[in-house]
Amino acid sequence: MSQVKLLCPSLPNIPWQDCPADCSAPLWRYRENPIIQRNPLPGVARIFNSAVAPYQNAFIGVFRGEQINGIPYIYLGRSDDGIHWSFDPEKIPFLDKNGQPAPPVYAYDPRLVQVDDTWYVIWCQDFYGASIGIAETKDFKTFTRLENPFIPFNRNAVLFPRKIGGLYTMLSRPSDSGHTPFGDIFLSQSPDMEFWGRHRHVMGKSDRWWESVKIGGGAAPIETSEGWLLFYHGVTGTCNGFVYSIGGALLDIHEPNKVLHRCSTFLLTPEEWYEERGFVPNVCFPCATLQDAGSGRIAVYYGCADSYVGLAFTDVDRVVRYILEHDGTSSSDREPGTR
Ligand code: BMA
Repeated sequence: MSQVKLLCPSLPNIPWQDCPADCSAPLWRYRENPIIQRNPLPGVARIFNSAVAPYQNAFIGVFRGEQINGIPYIYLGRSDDGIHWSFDPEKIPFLDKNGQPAPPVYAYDPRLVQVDDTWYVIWCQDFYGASIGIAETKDFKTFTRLENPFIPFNRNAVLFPRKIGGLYTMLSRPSDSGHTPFGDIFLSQSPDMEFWGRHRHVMGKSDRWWESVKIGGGAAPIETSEGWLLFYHGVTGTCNGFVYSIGGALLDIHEPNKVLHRCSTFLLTPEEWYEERGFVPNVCFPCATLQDAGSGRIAVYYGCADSYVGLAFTDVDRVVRYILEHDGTSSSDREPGTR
């Protein structure tokens, strides 16, 4: 029984491998990584940066599939165990509110978050420049697009899994039109998933080298007795390009624009061949977690080198303790984020 409580449903069938005896890291990798290989379905060269959720005693997910014409799109996948996935060969057929086809030009880095009885797919897409798209579904058959929440440029948006203070709450990372050399995490709220406001700064890149260029929201925040547990990505610049690592923070439960604790070190950084070598080398990019309230277990799904999907594990006591022991929260992190 964990000491830190996961305030979410039980998920006894969560994918899991015990921590290797000689491992003292906060996250450990699934030994058979990567769980999705290259050329996973006809016309798709690579799947990575993808998100999963429990569904009907099994698992479902939205997957970034890089087509063989180079354009990313979102595909639906299903799995009995959260590890072995099969994919619909057709792209997700997004509709507008009138039931007419409304496919984005491109769509990448999808997240999948259930709020009440609805699942939301959130992704990055063209809106006269890169910005965020959202669709809702109740049955994973009909996906209805909602109003785009933000003007360009913005990437890396993810919803909280419940309303906070009666409002839908979303993290995002405003950016520029290219491979943005800056970026902080902001929070926005909406009464209806249409009008977004009350924007707050949550946290910025830091003077720690592993996250000194930019950061971005990763998996949907996990509600715990110690605050919202956020796995995010932090980016450093090298003479060979960006390196993406996984970071961790705890946000205030009632005012998640305030950071309670923020880990000064990365939780996981590219080390394995499938993280260091690929279409874009040295990328660990978290987009989703599964968690089991009963055991405290957490499974993190992350994109590897823009080429594969990897799985890593932790438990809530271990990762929260690690964040607290390596706390690097600054006074600006604790600010409410208004100016
Ligand atoms: C970011 C996003 C991610 C990608 C990363 C590394 O800007 O485009 O989808 O994984 O770059 O290429």
